[in-house]
Amino acid sequence: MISVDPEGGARLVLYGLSSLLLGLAGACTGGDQPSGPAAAVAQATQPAGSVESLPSVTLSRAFPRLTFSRPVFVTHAGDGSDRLFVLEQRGRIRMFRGRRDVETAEVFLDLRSKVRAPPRGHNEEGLLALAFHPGYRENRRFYVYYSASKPRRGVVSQFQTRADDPNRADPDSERVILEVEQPWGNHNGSTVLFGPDGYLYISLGDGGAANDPLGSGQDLSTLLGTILRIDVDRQDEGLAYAIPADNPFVHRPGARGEIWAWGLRNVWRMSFDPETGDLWAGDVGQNKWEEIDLITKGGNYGWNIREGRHAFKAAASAEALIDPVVEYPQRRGREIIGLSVTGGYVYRGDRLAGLRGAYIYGDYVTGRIWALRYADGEVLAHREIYTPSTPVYIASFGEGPDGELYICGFDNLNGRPGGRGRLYRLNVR
Ligand SMILES: [Ca+2]
Repeated sequence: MISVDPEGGARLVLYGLSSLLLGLAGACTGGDQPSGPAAAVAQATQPAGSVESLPSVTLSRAFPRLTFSRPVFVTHAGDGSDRLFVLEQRGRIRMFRGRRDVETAEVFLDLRSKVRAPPRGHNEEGLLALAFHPGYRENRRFYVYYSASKPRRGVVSQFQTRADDPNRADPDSERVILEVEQPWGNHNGSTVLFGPDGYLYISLGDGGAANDPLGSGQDLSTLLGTILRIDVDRQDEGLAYAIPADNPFVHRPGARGEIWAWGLRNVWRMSFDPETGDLWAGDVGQNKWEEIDLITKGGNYGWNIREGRHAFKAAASAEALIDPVVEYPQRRGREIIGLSVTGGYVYRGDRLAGLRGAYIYGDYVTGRIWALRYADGEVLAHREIYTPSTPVYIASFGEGPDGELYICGFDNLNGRPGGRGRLYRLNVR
């Protein structure tokens, strides 16, 4: 997400202007576009593949009677139940049975007293991520990421559901797994999720401000600007978790062993394809380019030397930098294509005929949705499958227990995100 203030439409305009100004500044200090904008635009909008291979979609309310306060994620417990869990940025997890006519969503956990969030906190702070343990049915454990104050930091914690009530978490069950100091309010990531290997993956932004002033992206001694991989079922001495022995940097002097991938600016949403095990991530751009990455062990995704495929900072690097699978420009002439990518999912459900196996992602600000097909290192098809006239702000995608996709959308109040939001589903026309 980016700083689109819910209280004032002017902020969006201001942000756009400041973004533009930063873009100009970036050009003056060495940012350029070696591949040429025209080539990249073609990549984003005129890819190989027919309309038939990636059909267009519409959005509709998934649960017409439910509204949420800034819903930033939806997921399920993987326990065989049909329940869905929605994160409200302010600090609550609400839960309901995933039926279209459901009328209420109960409070599963309320962390509002601990969570730093808007309006007092930054627009990008709050309760941002949730993942249920693969053994949840037996151990009732789940993991969250939230922003906290004094000091300003991100917290990854374990909680447990009550033994006597599967619809209530125990607020006193918190076990802090990891805390990371956050120098600025923006760029917190965060997604937490379990991989097919049973380890917990955590995306962390570069610390915030603009241009990565601390150089966190290219610094293996900080956890900022990375994706981490940790073992929450064991503990190394002095840690609340263990570092897997096959993590890529456990033997590199000065590097943090938790790091799985780096050179990332602000991965807002990532997901594993359950069929291939591929880890897909949406890394939010700064001035010009939004990108989708395939995350590999030890991979360096270029920030802040590159934004997308393009030089950002005039600096030489001995590192092999991995280009995004696809990117899109923030602007094409005067048209805004998107300002903040929201990573999505490889669709493995049954409802959306023609989209099975496609990676689906969107843009928070413009509400556009794209899909792509990818195999053996090649993008086989890629196109915009949804172009709204009045967008909802796509805060996140999420999956139900049946593999069906949902969107957490903030309401559009005259061109700015409102304080309330709803869940949407996609429909093939
Ligand atoms: Ca990158």
